Amino acid sequence: MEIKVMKRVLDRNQDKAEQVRKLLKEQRVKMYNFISSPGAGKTTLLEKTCEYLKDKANIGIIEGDVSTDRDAQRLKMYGNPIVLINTDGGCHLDSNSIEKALSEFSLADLDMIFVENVGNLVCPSHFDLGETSKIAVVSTSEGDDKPIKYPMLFRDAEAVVLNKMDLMEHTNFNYNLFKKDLRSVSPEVPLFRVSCTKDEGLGPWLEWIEEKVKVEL
Ligand SMILES: Nc1nc2c(ncn2[C@@H]2O[C@H](COP(=O)(O)OP(=O)(O)O)[C@@H](O)[C@H]2O)c(=O)[nH]1
Ligand SMILES: [Mg+2]
Repeated sequence: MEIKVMKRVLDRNQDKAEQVRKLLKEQRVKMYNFISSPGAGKTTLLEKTCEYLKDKANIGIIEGDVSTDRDAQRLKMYGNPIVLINTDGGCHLDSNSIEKALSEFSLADLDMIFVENVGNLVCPSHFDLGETSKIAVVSTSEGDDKPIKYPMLFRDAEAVVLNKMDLMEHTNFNYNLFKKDLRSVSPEVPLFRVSCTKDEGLGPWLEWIEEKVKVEL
């Protein structure tokens, strides 16, 4: 019985996600869904990315947060339109809340939307939001085993950002093992090694996402 209930929830989410995807395609807006553990650096990466794209593209932000507006406040200063979704304890965003958030934007004025999902590697991977792609963010301080332990996210992601490279020498993070495991679940996915706070290694990531802004849906 419980399995059936869960399946109905996922089915309903999937139907709505397809409607969101259709709407975004009609409006020619791409949507990138950033997923990571809490604290891996999603907001910091988005800060750097919004700053870089400021005069290059029109970006909207959907900020998913359990209960505060802290990340939304951090991102507000870059001047992008931003909609906050508080999940009130929920561990992921769903397509229904994304559809409502989209109605707050003037989609015709946007090129791309960044969604910061709730910090969690499991549930956000299971709920399609109607996004163009998922971006997996992982950091050296949380261990090198994430791709093999949470393969679904790393299999689905269109890019993987490995953040906090500045901390790697202080941890037991084994980059070769991380990469081997990542390649076993996703042989081709682009991998960007960065340090957001030190502003190091961000060039290839920023160029990659800038190219994605130009891609026709
Ligand atoms: N040392 C280091 N700290 C970072 C880096 N990127 C982010 N942080 C810090 O990690 C913490 C969590 O970052 P945040 O962007 O809020 O993570 P989120 O929960 O995934 O949005 C903050 O204190 C950041 O300043 C980095 O590249 N190196
Ligand atoms: Mg955040």
